[in-house]
Amino acid sequence: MAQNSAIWDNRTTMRLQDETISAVATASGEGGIAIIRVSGEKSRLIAESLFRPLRGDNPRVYVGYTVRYGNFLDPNTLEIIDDGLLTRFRAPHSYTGEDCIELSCHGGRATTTRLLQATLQAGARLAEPGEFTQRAFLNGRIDLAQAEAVADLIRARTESARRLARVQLEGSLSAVISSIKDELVGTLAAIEVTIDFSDEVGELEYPLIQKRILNAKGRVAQLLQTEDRGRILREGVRVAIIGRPNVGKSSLLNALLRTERAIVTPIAGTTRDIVEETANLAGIAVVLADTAGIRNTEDVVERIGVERAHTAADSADIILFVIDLEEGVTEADSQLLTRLNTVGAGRIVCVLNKCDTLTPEELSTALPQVQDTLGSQVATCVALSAKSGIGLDSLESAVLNSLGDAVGQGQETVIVANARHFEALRQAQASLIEAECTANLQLPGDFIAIDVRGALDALGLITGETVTEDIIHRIFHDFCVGK
Ligand SMILES: Nc1nc2c(ncn2[C@@H]2O[C@H](COP(=O)(O)OP(=O)(O)OP(=O)(O)O)[C@@H](O)[C@H]2O)c(=O)[nH]1
Ligand SMILES: [Mg+2]
Repeated sequence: MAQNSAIWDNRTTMRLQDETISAVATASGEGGIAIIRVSGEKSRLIAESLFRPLRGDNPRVYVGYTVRYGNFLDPNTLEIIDDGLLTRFRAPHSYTGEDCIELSCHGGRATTTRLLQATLQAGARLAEPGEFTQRAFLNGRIDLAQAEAVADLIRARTESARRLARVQLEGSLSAVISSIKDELVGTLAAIEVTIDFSDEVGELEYPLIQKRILNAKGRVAQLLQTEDRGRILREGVRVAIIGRPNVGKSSLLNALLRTERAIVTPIAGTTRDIVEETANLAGIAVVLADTAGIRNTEDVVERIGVERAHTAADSADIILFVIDLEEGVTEADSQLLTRLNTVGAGRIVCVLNKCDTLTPEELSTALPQVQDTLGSQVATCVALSAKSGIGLDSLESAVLNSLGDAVGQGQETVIVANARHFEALRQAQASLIEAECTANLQLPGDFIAIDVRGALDALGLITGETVTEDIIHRIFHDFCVGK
């Protein structure tokens, strides 16, 4: 089995891998079934000492992927703790790459605790958070980007986050990184051969080296360009609800959440702080921020709220600019829209709220007028009633539309969504820019090689070959126990 040996050799404080580890792999609490997972050399012995199959055969002889029904016993007293299934996996064909067993018992705290204890009595030690996946990584079953995808998959709350994690787990990012690395290794080889055997192979072919570096740099840049999309798919779209006091921003937040989250009153200036909540919109997490109504005010608290509203608008992916249709577009609305356009052009969706206060005839004359007044400052206008819910679905579609590609199904391109990966890509980019300059100046091959190696090391941080022990520790420590 290919081991990630660079790390393997470096580990000094990491707990020894020859210990057998055990943990409850299912979520804690009451449930139909719980699974206790054991990995390591002693798995087979542990199975033998605490499992009595109904068939009477010996767990010691089970081949991989065998499942047997039987009783789980206390290895000391032989008391039956529970009945259930024992699944056996044999190295290297298991999640961790080691000998493993899984005990499926009845869910619930008392049973799982007691059965976990039984595995410890039989020779296992308690697993640390993420230790199973860490072993899978150290044993070369998966690389670091895939291991991180396991944690992302477990944490995924929306369909888009799940899909993103799944693609990464299948190794798409790793494959792209590997192919960029291959390009750079090839470049390095071409440089080194001219250093070592210049008599035989002649001088360095600078144009060829430049082309290869440029190609790698372009591919790194492509990955870096996916930053916004990656963040949106992973963390959600930031949507700020902005407008004058009383136009119905908090009502809109509540309507989109289908719950009375924010306080709504007829008093202008009700909302003073940001009220933030996440909604699920067609499988995308949408982080909605209701804000204080924007106006000039002497009230110290409200003024801070207004400042926060501006900040929320500045950092939002989409601004829902709310107007009260009953009042029409006021001078204050126009001023606010102009201000929003300076920071958020192209990100504004105009919400014409309170359409229930107008008759259908009034609405058909009002809407063109409003759109005329707003002019080209907004690309999309949606008339709705936060109170009755009319038009909410149109707003949801408008939000999805304005996100465009970011939410597209079946994206072919690889999207990077992890801050650690971006940091590594930026480092790689910086090294490649240096390499490009050095190659353009036609400096000796040694100089170019240093920067190409720098880029290779940076890319290795993503897949894990060049990562240090403390980073590995930090990554896996964020996992849950049992994964
Ligand atoms: N008829 C009608 N009234 C609405 C609608 N949306 C909000 N309102 C009313 O408008 C008033 C203000 O609503 P809010 O949601 O508190 O408005 P806001 O923009 O959050 O106000 P501030 O927090 O003060 O900035 C309340 O009396 C709501 O019931 C709507 O769609 N139709
Ligand atoms: Mg409000």
